[in-house]
Amino acid sequence: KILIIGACGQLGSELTFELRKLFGHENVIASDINAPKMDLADEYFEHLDVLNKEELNNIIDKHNISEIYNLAAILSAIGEKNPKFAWKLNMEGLINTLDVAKEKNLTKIYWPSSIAVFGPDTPRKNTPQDTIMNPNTVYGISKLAGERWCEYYFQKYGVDIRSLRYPGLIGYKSLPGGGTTDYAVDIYYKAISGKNFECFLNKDTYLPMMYMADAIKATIDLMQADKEDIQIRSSYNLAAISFTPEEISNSIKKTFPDFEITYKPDFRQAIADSWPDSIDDSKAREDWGWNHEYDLDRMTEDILLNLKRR
Ligand code: VAH
Repeated sequence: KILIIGACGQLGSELTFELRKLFGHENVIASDINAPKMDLADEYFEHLDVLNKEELNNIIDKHNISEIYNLAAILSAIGEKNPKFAWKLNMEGLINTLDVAKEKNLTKIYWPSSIAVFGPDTPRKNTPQDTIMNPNTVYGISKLAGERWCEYYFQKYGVDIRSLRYPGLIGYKSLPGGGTTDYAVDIYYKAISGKNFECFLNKDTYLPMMYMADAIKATIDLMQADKEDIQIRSSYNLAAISFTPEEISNSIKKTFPDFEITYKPDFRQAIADSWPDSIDDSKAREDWGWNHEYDLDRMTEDILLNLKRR
């Protein structure tokens, strides 16, 4: 059985839904430190603080868990407001997960990394899998250190830990939680409600992004891949599309011609400026057949169509 840690989050809520479709509701236990929303609040939900190793062990024993997806994290923007807690949650949460995987000989572990592991002196275009990595956000530092721990537990203890360096994830089913790429989610909600949008990044801030459907597909593809095909045990570069706030607003204007965007950069501009423009994910494409499906206009169309239905 699978345990999702952080099931109420932006990625966790969608991944829980998709994994339950694939493996059956009763085989995917959702957990979070926050109270669940309606569709998660049932006997297959457990309260869990990932920093509480005893609570984690009890849930693994109670539900006979063999795989864990640990998605609990403080993201980049909130991390800069609360650096010590961001480090504590992101690092100790991962190490607790790696420890129980080793002690209980769990089958597989998933842990998300991010393009935030790259820093201001990383090559910005088509950033390679292996390159200079001097992140200057606590979130990025924790993800880079976390990648080192993942590779250590794989090499030293044989823990089958798998990881992806997600770009900014854009979805309509769940609200994002304190990231620097969140503008690209909020913009659709503003467009659909006929409001104008004030963007906290400059109009030409180019960032690697991905539709949530592609991120879910990549995660499940990676976790289903044969162990021998996984050549990278730190974390795989993963890419789909890159765009600027101006480009995503132009994509929206094809449906809402009167939509207006203004730009008012805040502290998140410096975080965005420290990240690459585009990512080279050829290793993921070579090793386990990664291939994205959504480009910007197709993503916009799908999001607006689904938000209209609500
Ligand atoms: C953040 N959404 O903004 C996350 C992600 C690449 C961005 O790691 O912090």
